[in-house]
Amino acid sequence: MSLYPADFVELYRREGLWLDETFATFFADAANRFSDAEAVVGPDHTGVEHRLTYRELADYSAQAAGVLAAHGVGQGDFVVVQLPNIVEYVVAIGAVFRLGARPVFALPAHRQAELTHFVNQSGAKALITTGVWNGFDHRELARELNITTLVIAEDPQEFSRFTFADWAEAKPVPAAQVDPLDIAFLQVSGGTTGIPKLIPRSHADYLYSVRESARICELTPETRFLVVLPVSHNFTMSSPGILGVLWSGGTIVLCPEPTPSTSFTLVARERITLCALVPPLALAWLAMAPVLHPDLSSLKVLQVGGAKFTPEAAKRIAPELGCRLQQVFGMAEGLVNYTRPDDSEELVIGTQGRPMSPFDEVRVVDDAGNDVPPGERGRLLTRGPYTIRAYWGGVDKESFTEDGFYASGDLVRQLPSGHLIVEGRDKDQINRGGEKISAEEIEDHLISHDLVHDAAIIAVPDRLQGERSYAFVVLTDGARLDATVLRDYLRKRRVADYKIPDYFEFAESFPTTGVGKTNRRELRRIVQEYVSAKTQQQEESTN
Ligand code: OOB
Repeated sequence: MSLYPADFVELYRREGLWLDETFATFFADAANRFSDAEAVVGPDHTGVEHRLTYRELADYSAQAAGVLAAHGVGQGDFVVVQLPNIVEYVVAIGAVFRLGARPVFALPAHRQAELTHFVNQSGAKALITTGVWNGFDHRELARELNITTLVIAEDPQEFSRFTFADWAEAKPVPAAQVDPLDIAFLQVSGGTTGIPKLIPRSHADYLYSVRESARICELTPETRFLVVLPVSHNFTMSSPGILGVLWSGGTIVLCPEPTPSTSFTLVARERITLCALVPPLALAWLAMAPVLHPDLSSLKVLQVGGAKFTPEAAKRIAPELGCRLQQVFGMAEGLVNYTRPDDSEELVIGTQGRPMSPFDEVRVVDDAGNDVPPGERGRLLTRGPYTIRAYWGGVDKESFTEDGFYASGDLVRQLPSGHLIVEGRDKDQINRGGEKISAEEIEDHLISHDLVHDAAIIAVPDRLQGERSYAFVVLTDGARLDATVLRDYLRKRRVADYKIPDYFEFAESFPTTGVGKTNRRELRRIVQEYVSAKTQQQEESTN
């Protein structure tokens, strides 16, 4: 069964977007093209550094596939992969693909709720995980899942060990023959609210997006890409990500933890040319660069995406970090937008890029689903050669229109050049007695204050207004400020009175999602707790 309607399959093939290549042969092909070049550099699970050539990567993957096959994993099986940024990750996914089996890409931050959901929904045959990582023992999750588990750790406990030493003894298996239109893997949705949904991506659609991304981002065999975000996130995987790098003959360097100091050290030591960050990490780089004085001279491009990067922060990247900024607005469901190397500074700073493919269809619509006039704000709908037509299991049908457009929930404006400006998400709007406040807009104002490092605006239920706005603010290191100062500041910037947050809360840092985006669900929960505690107090005092 194809994931796309027949007429679109025909179109995308005829136009040469979809080819017959598959992930089963991807690593072997790369080995043939770039054999002795350095493919992956990074620590293994014990912290020992490895440098694998393309040939070694393919050979280990073929052997690791042999180990998986011996555990009963075969063509078409789903395998949940939950690994941190260690060099074994790249071998492991190469192995799963080689068998024609299909990874389900969990993030290291996922826990029981998510993993159980992934296993049950996909009917996964096996789990590849690690031992203790970041103070958490992943074998504990495996214990409750009751599924064949391979552990990349010296002590797998009751499970099977899956390390370089085990692979070295295995017999390599040949690459499977699979249908390029079939599901290659399940990616997980990245919303900052709710449990992740599973996203079926085919070989043909995904590899098209990888090739096109590598071309747009001008990757070459000289590209050295630092992986700071979780390696299995869609941004790091394919925008252009590790797959784009392997497609181009460049080198992947894995950063085992996302602090600016570790990242800076690796940029200098490995002569990194490209790195991808979410906005909170980009802000952390900006904050730490003047303190740590890193050597970033090799860094040509810093990609920032995953959440809105404010123009205020965006314009600091080039002067303060000495590299070019590329904004990336993408989604695991498909559509990825890039600012282009030859875009004006205004576009690079002020927009989230334009769709990567001329075959991406974008509509900006109002609540009734009608196109808004050009340049006006509306909901993003998209359809194209690498955007899904349905979630796995057919859940959340409301996110798709009858004619196959995906509604991402993002509020955008589109410029005549095709560039999109993300203005928020439909749910990040605060409805204060009928007056709508864009969380994004107020966050941008707050972040522009010298002493504000980051800000998030959340709606709180209110008996009178329906909703009021709650500002969470993280100040720059050592700064002291109170709500009055920020209220005055917003007024000076001529922010309408009703948009000035009703409450302010100062925090050390924000809770984050698996990939490091500000976790609005968690902030809402915290606000909810305050509110119920306060109501309880009030009730007690009136009693
Ligand atoms: C990426 O993918 P996901 O699946 O984790 O999250 C997608 C959602 C988008 O619908 C949008 O709400 C938000 O994340 N988003 C952005 C953004 N990039 C993503 N919002 C504003 N500005 C941006 N630049 O996050 C993702 C996938 C591939 C490449 C890059 C990011």
